[in-house]
Amino acid sequence: MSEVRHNWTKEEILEIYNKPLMELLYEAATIHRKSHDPNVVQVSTLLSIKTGGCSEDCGYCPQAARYHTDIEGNDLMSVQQVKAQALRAKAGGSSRVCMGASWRNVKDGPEFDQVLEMVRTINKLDMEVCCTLGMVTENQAKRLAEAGLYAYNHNLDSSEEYYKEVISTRGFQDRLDTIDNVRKTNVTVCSGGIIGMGESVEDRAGMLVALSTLDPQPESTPINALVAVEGTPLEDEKPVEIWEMIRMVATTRIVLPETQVRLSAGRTQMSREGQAMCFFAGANSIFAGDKLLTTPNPDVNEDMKMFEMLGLNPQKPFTKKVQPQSVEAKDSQFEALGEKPKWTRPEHKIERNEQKKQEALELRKQ
Ligand code: SAM
Ligand code: DTB
Ligand code: SF4
Repeated sequence: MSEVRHNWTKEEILEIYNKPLMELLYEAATIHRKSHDPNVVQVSTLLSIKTGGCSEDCGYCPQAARYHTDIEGNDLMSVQQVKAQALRAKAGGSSRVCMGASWRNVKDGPEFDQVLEMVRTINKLDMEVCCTLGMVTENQAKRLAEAGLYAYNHNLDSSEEYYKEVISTRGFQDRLDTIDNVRKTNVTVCSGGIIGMGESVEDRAGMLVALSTLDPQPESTPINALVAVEGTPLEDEKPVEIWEMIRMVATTRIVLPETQVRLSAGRTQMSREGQAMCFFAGANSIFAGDKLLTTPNPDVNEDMKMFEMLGLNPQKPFTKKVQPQSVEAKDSQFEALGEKPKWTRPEHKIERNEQKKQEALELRKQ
C-alpha cells in the first residue's frame, strides 16, 4: 500500500508532471505496483440512457441543447432495453455498466424511479453499476445506494479556475457538494476530468489538487482527452498529444495511489503503443464498447486483442469492494422528497459559449 496524502500542493504536482519522462514513468509504475496488479485492467461499458437536449452550457459537451451538434437525442430508455445492453456488455467482458443521463441534476419522480429499477436490474446480473446523472441530493444518493449502486461518476472536469471558462450554468462547489452527498452512502466515488480544453498545465495540477484533497480520495478517476465535437464551443481545440496523456495518467497515479485511473474519452486517437504506455504509467481501467455516450470508441474486439497482446486481464466484478444488496422498491426505507434543488446557477458570460449558442440559433432559423 502507498501512503495517501491529502495535502498535495500545486507546485509539488507540477514538479511531478514535468519530470523527465523516464523518471516519471518509473516512479508512477513503482507506486502502481504497491496497490494494484499491473496486469489487471477494469473494463466498464457506457450506456447513454437519456441522450441530448440538456439545459447546461458545458463547452465540451455535444449533448447541450443550446449548441448545434448532429447527435441523435433520446428519451429515457426502458428497463428492458437497459437489461439487454447490460447482458451484451457482460458477454463482452465488462464488469461494470455506467449509465449516463443528459441531466443537470436528478429530479424525484417516475424517471428517477425507473433509473432505480435499472440499477436493481443490473446489480442482479452481478455486474457493478455506475450512474452519472448530474447533481444529486443526499436523499437521492441514499436511494441509489439502497437500489444497489456501486459507483457514482461526477467529474470535477478541470481546476476550479478553468471550470469558469468552460461552464457557466453550474458551479464547481456544486460538484463538490454532490460528491459529498454520495460519500454519505456506501456508493464509491468516480471523479476525474478532461484534458485538452485549452487549460494550462497549472490547471491540470489544480484539478489533481482538488481530487487528491477529497478525503477519502475517489475510488476511480477517469482521465478524458477532449473529443472536440463540431458545433460545441471547444470544436477547434487541438487534439491532446499522447505525451500529455501519459504525463497526466502518471501524475494522477502518483497523487491518487489507490484510485483506479481510467483511460476514458479519446482512445480512438491513441495507438496501442500509446495506450500501453498509459497502462505502464498506472492506468488500470478503460471504457469499452464501440460508443462512449455519443461519440465513437475503439471496437471491443480490437480492445480484447490489445489486452491479449499486452498480457492484460479484465478485472472481475466486486474485486475491490463487496457487491451491494438491492432493496426492492416496495421495501424502500426512503421516499421521494421532491426537494427544490439548491444548486447554484452562476450565469457569468463565457464568450465562446455565447457565440456558439448564437450560431446555433441562426442555423435553426434557416
Ligand atoms: N450530465 C451529467 C454530468 O454532467 O455530470 C452526466 C453525463 S456527462 C456527459 C459526464 C462527463 O462526460 C462530463 O463530466 C465530462 O467529464 C465528460 N465529457 C462530456 N463530453 C465530453 C467530451 N466531448 N470529451 C471528453 N469528455 C467529455
Ligand atoms: C467520463 O469521465 N467519461 C465518460 C463518462 N465519464 C460518463 C463520458 C465521455 C463522453 C465523451 C463524449 C460523448 O461520447 O458524448
Ligand atoms: Fe449536460 Fe452533462 Fe453534457 Fe453538461 S456534461 S451539457 S450537464 S450532459
